[in-house]
Amino acid sequence: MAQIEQTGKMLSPKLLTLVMVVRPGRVLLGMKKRGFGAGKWNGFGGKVQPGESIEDGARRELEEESGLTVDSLRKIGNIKFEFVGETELLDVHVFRADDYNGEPTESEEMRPQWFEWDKIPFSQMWPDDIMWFPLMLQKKKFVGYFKFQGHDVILSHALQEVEEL
Ligand code: 6OG
Repeated sequence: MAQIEQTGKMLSPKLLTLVMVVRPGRVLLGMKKRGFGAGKWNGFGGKVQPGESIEDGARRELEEESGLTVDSLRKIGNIKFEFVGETELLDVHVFRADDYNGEPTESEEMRPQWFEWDKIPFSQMWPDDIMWFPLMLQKKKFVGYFKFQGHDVILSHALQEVEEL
């Protein structure tokens, strides 16, 4: 393990999902109450479980964290995150839902709240979000890579709009 960390060459990917629930002019975010990214507003999501498809994982996490179910999810982005000094590469699959069933409900993990598009609280979000939210809100598909130092500093990044994911 020490060897791997020293060379920094072996990054094992960890599959994660992130669902953005969007309505005309507003977006639903959740205040993360615990765990990775606690204290930040974000979409809903988490780890894909063994034997589960990525989309099923996205639906499960959305329901667990917000109380909402969706009929259709649109694949909208794929972002890979590297954290300097850590061996795990986060492979985050981003979905957009334009409709939903149920009422947003607070869970142990998230406190949901609607935000108008021009009042998205980027200063209390992961610093990559301000770069890809405009694409997501315009229904553009994208792939991205962000290299973080700690949780606040982006050392380098690449972000590209794509036709297909
Ligand atoms: P759990 O550990 O709670 O899943 N996530 C990120 N989201 C954004 N916007 N930016 C990042 O930059 C992120 N890193 C991880 C993926 C973690 C949740 O947080 C998302 C998951 O939805 C570094 O199971």
